[in-house]
Amino acid sequence: MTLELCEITDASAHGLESFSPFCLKIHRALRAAGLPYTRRHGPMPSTHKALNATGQVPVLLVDGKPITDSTEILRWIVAHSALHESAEGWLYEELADTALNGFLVAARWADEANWPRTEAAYFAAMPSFLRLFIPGRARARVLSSLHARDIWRAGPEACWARFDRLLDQLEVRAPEAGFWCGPQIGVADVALFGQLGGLRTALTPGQAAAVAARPRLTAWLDRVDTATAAPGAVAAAA
Ligand SMILES: N[C@@H](CCC(=O)N[C@@H](CS)C(=O)NCC(=O)O)C(=O)O
Repeated sequence: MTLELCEITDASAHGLESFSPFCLKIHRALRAAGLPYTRRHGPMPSTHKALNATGQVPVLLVDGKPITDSTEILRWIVAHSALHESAEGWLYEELADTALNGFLVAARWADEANWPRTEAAYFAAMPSFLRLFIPGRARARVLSSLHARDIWRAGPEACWARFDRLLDQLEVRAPEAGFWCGPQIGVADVALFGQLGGLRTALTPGQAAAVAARPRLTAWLDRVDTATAAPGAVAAAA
């Protein structure tokens, strides 16, 4: 069986495999599951549109056949490995993909202090004449989606107050030892790591500091990072 992860440009210069939190989640899930894979990069998510009608990444090719949407991919990984799952784990996966993702997108695209860094990192390879208008248009589209998702509608102060409260709640829930739902690494760990890990880069220093101010959460994130930094953490089921 061959596995190929279709994604955007590698971001390892910034300390993560991908700026996409959904791709990061799948990188870490495949590694935690001990499933070897190769990578296929495109400059934009829509580069892989022939494989995914939504034009989004990640897409996982299993023997050339596409599985789309990171949750569906994660379900496939759970079915083909010893990666831990539970009802609670999937609830946190949903929280990560919806609520936490909104804050990550707002941090990178809406926060005025961070936007110049996001623009530089995301559009670095774009020819300079295109950079005059493409990033601004993309940003307007993302801001309108954040408005529709009720993330940014009440303004920055309300957004970051909600973010702080959610971090406080996660800090209380973060496990003192082991992983999110017990001793084994599982779906909650990789999904939460995709979003919270994505907030710990130099693109969003204020939000990275907010995560770092929560010691239990940070220690757990570091444990997930260590356990999934290299392939083969959990043996794959036969
Ligand atoms: N529900 C999807 C969301 C994936 C997603 O939003 N991917 C982003 C990259 S982080 C993307 O492809 N954005 C381009 C777009 O939405 O057009 C999943 O879990 O895979």
